[in-house]
Amino acid sequence: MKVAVIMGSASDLPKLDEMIMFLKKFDVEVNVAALSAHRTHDAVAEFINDANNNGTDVVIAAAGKAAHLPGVVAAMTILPVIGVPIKGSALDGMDALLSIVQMPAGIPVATVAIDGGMNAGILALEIMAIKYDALKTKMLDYRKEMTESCLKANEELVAKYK
Ligand code: RP5
Repeated sequence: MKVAVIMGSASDLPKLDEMIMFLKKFDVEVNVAALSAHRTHDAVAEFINDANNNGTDVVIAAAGKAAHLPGVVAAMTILPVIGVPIKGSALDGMDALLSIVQMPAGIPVATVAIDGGMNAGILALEIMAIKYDALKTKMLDYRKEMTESCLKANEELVAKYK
């Protein structure tokens, strides 16, 4: 199980670190890079070319401002690409969201919420769970734990006002 995580700048990492560690907890091999579609386009092409040939299952691409990176990456691969708009500009991430989500037909980027790195990681795991049975079991357990923890929080809340 292998995921490539590419971000437009090292300044995006604080928004993605938790997700990267989360993927590792599920025994996913994660190849991480901070490369810009604008400033280092040749290196982006090299990184995605490697992903195309090294058994990578899913690509997560994150960027802020005029966030062309996820779309450019999607143009260079038929691996599923999940885009994460990063908030960090005068436009609060709306610029990145629209840049990533409004792809032309034929080159999709599965776009999560602004700063939605964790959901990108979970979606990547769910995509890989189609192929890897052990991961499927872990994902079902993870979902069950989430439900139980929400129900417990609800019980505590209800009890407080009884
Ligand atoms: C985008 O521009 C990056 O993804 C980052 O979110 C933003 C700012 O980059 P830096 O100027 O901090 O390198 O391309």
